[in-house]
Amino acid sequence: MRTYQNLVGGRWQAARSGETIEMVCPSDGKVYAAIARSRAEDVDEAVAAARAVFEGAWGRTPAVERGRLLHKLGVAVLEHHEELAQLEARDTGKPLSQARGDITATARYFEFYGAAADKLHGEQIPFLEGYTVFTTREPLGVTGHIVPWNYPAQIFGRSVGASLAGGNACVAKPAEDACLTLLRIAELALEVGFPEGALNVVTGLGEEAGAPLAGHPDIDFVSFTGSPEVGTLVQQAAARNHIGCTLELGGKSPQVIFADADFDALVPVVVNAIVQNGGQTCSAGSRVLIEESVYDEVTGRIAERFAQVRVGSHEMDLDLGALINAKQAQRVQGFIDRAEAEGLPVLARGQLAEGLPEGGFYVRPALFGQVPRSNSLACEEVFGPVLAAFPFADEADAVALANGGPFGLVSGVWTRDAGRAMRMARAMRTGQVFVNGYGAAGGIELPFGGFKHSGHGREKGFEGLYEFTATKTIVLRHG
Ligand code: TXE
Repeated sequence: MRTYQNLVGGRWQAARSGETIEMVCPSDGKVYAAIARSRAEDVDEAVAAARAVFEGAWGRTPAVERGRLLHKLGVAVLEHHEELAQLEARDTGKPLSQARGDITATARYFEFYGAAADKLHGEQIPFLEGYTVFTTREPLGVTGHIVPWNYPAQIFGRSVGASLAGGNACVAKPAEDACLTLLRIAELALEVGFPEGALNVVTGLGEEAGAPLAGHPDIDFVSFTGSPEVGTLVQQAAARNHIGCTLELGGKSPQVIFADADFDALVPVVVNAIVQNGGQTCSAGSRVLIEESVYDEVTGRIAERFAQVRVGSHEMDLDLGALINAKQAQRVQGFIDRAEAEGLPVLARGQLAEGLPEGGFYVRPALFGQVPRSNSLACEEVFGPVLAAFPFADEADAVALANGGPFGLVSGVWTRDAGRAMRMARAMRTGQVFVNGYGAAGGIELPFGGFKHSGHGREKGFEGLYEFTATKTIVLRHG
């Protein structure tokens, strides 16, 4: 069994305390590796290493060269595609083909931000007679990245890719459940020529390593994806240091289906949007809102498909895998048990495949119908393969229902009426709206982030890059 160390200042090192944390594979519950159990002193070293290189070699690296390095990192990720996908699948329990897709997307982040690094233009602003004014986009300095376990490689890629393109040096703290792809990608970054310390990874528990990073007095920004509770702590810590943060905190995303929609097209998409990654996706389509007149027909068709969904180990590579750990599996099962106890109609259950390894954290997917609007399945994030169906009366009712609840990350609208599609898209209080489709991954190029309790700030695309820069205004008085 291998013990992985932190990557700090270009060197592998154990936690100062020498302590480790065991890594458990969700597919069989067995320990397969150990990682460093880091604490504040380890985070201090990583931040110091990042600061030193930011003020040294990395800070002087021209944008075009930063872009080249990111491009090389994208190529290296593709060259190690299968190795990384295997690590990601074993770490998270997700089916291998989904892990392969995640690694391809991770490489795309490095390609996209590599190509964008030298396109961080400022502007020239007309001002008083005798002045020339222009702006530049400056790096922030050292950025902290607290990464969750659901899409470790992708979330790491989108956040450190943007930060490095902007000229910052990074310290990342992966989730204690899934670290190995991040460590390997950071190693690849070193191999392709990033200066030592430009990209540091410190593993450990949230309270012991995440909190010291979020509250570190010498970081300039923190990017967080995770639970709303921890998001609050991260924002409080950032506020104490008067630095910015982006928070991506999940959702309860609705898909709104009108009677005129293309049912053949939407059924597989609606099922996939909650089953993919075991429903452990911030943008999972966990609510389906259906116009009353077609409610029975559409739920019937979704149920038929849903019942065919199969749960397997990552190696079996079926529709979904085990959930990340025993705690999450119990939490998700708890939602299902409560809904059943409350008498909500169970429209379909997915199937556990034959021959599942013993000890894995498997949950049978569930589709519930006629869910009351006050039910926990209407407003709480389950983060598992549980889909709740609701009937609605008309467009106004659909908007009220879709926008109800605390979250506002992503929504879907299904209709053939272009006017209604546009009205609905404008009415949705979500950071992304998909019309006649639903892309859970959302696209590398597409700004992504929340309204309301789904958080603030944007990741992905150019907006995600701008988050990691500060505008400087230069005023030249020349008479
Ligand atoms: O998240 P945590 P958990 C939601 C989802 C899930 C729930 C709980 O609903 O059921 O959160 O998951 C680090 N200071 N999402 O408990 O704890 C932690 O080590 C600083 C949605 O796993 O928020 C990990 O690296 N950092 C989500 C990261 O925060 C701390 C993805 C996320 O863990 C910390 C994951 C602290 N005090 C969960 N405590 C999404 N938006 O996609 C923990 N961490």
